[in-house]
Amino acid sequence: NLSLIVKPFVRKEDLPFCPDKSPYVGGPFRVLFPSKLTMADVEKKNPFVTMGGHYKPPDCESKHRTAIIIPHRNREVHLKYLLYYLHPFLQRQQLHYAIYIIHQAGNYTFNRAKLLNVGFKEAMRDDDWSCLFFHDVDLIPEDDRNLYVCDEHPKHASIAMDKFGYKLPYNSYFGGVSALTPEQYMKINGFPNNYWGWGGEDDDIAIRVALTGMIITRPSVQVGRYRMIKHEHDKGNEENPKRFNLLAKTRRTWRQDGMNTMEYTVLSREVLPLYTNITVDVGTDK
Ligand code: BGN
Repeated sequence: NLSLIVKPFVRKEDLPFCPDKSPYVGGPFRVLFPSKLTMADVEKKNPFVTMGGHYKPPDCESKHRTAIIIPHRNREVHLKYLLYYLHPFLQRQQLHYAIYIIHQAGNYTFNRAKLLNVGFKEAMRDDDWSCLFFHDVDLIPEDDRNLYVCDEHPKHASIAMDKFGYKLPYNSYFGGVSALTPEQYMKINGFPNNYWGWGGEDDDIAIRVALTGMIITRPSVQVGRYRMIKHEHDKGNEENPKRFNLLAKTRRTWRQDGMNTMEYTVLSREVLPLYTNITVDVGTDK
């Protein structure tokens, strides 16, 4: 068959850069949670995602390489909805991206920030990511213009969440969805490892950003909108009573607690169709 032989062969290196503004980016979209949706449906709707949850635009070379890091335990239903919206959303932005789920093994108290540190380290083993998005599993973006790329300073993306009436709950709020370049991340020594349970770790990160002379950038409230999937307070993620004390000491402790002191054991690394699932033993509060 001759047509096979003469078919022009385009090497990856020859692809033009994607345009600065993706032609597929629209505006707001409605986020619903169809009850019959299955993970198999989500896979079927995302034929261009390759194993491990990786994607590159087929016809151009993206200027942005973004890793999405999602801390996780027992939230399979939320994960399904997040992937359902996130994959097409990132593809419309013509990003080169991958999605990493960092699953905390065991039933010990949850440690969101340490899981994010693990995610950073494990994602950087795979590729030279230019931006990392640290993403709660229960937050779905509602506007295409909320670009999942990094800024000159650490970025807080989830500025307008439905549960807070679509506005910031307080000025220094840095929870939900945030984005840092590897350089910005290392400059603050990553995130704290010693916040076990709910609350405060995001405020600690905001303090680290300020202490290293950086500021927090944000999209507009029209664009940084998120819908939160309603859920009960998780067992194993009770409010952390130590958070007030920890926060009061961040100024003195951040250099000794972070990427340079993190210890963990990867128990498994599964390359699944829509994401890479890293199950990790992060230890306990000593
Ligand atoms: C804050 C929590 C954050 C949480 C937001 C939004 C603390 C520290 C108290 C000094 N901070 O109050 O971690 O993301 O609420 O729910 O609890």
